[in-house]
Amino acid sequence: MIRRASAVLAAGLLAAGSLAACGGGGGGDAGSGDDQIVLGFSQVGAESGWRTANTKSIQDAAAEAGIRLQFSDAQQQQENQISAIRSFIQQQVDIIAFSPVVESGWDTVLIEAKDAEIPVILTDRAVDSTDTSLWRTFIGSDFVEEGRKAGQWLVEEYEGTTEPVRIVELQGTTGSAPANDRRDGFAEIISADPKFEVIASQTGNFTRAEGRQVMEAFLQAHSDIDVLYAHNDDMGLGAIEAIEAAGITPGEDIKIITVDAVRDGMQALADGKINFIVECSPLLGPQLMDLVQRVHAGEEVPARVVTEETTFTQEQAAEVLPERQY
Ligand code: GZL
Repeated sequence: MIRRASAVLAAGLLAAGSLAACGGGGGGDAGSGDDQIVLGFSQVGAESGWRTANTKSIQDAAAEAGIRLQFSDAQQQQENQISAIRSFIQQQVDIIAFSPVVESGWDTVLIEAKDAEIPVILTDRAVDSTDTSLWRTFIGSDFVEEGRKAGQWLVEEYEGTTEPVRIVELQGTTGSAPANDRRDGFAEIISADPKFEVIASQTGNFTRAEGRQVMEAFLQAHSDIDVLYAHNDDMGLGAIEAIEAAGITPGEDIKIITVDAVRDGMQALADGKINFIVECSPLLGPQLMDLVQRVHAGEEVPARVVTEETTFTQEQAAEVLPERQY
């Protein structure tokens, strides 16, 4: 049973983002007072198939672990995440976890959580704070390595050629760790050969609609695009709509590399419209709840937990599609 003060705060949060309580009662002052852990979670938003799968993984794992989840959707706005974290502090939840929409601007609110003696766990994306005491652990992918894997496939695909390879890049949300790191990892690998040139790079904010809009602009500005590197499947799928509308064949006239490996992306890969996908697993829920329980119990946890993931070719996508969870 949430006390009246928390219910009022929760109503305030609805205006800032969207807040939902999942699971039973329990926790510190935010719950019925039994020993159930109360976890405040601030999610980036619902911008992509990856995010939807990530949210489901977190909500299902919290229910499975008997953890009371106070869930807030920030609609990709940092100020909504900061408001949600402040509300969790006022509700005196046991633990706060969040996926930071961008890397910078978190020190003040994380210091407030530390002063309130509420442990913080980073999930999915990192922050650029230099004070690593502000969070207990960070569980998520190595986005630089994901960018390297994308670049490595391209190097191998064009092995032995000398003609220029003109690349356009659909970047993720400006200032986010996945956008910065996937850009850097990819650039690190292709910079070894001057035939590779990124002729245009612009954010599509990880959404299908913006991916289509930016690709339309790329196509109007450049008649000689060889490759699209999209930082997630959703932007790649939006770009495919623009490419096909221009009478160009995706996967053949323009080779496409994306990141995530959600179902729609894997289907396009199996259909030959995408050439290679670097997996980024959204299924962080079970590991997150294990970390929550260990932190709550006062156990030491690793500062960094890197999620395991792989890559997929067109042939591999056709094989694994039936068993994909998301
Ligand atoms: C990556 C995650 C990214 C996905 C996108 O861990 O933060 O955000 O790659 C999602 O699909 O929008």
